[in-house]
Amino acid sequence: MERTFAIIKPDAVANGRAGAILAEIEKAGFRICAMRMARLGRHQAEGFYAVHKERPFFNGLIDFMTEGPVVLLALEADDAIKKWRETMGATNPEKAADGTIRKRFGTNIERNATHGSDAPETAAFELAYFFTGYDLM
Ligand code: FUP
Repeated sequence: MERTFAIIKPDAVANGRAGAILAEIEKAGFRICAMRMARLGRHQAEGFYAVHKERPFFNGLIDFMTEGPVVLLALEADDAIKKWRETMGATNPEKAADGTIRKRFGTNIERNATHGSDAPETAAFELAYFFTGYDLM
């Protein structure tokens, strides 16, 4: 079993799609190990996305991620990191495969409904950024 870190982003929470996305997560066979709503502060979002700080889209991304509440999740499954990336679909919802979460619930490359860790190292960093061992069920 492997764990990955996921976020239901502010667009999806504001549009009332958090419940539908959680249902997809369970239907896809993930076990939810931890879940918390939060309103990210600017400093917190900048730390989370520090790998992107030189990218042209960084400020817009931070504006978006701090505009409203999010749902933070730890998800467990066999091959969870890859499985969650496949369940989400491509970063750009227009290019995401039919039936994927970003295709169904995303708006554009920035407002793309969910986040998922892309490798074991980032999953470890991101899980620890928002959850302590005590939070993981
Ligand atoms: P992903 O791993 O699929 O979330 O995609 P990236 O790590 O490449 O990008 C992280 C986030 O930055 C995306 F979810 C959305 C945002 N982004 C933009 O806003 N514009 C871009 O051109 C690329 C990414």
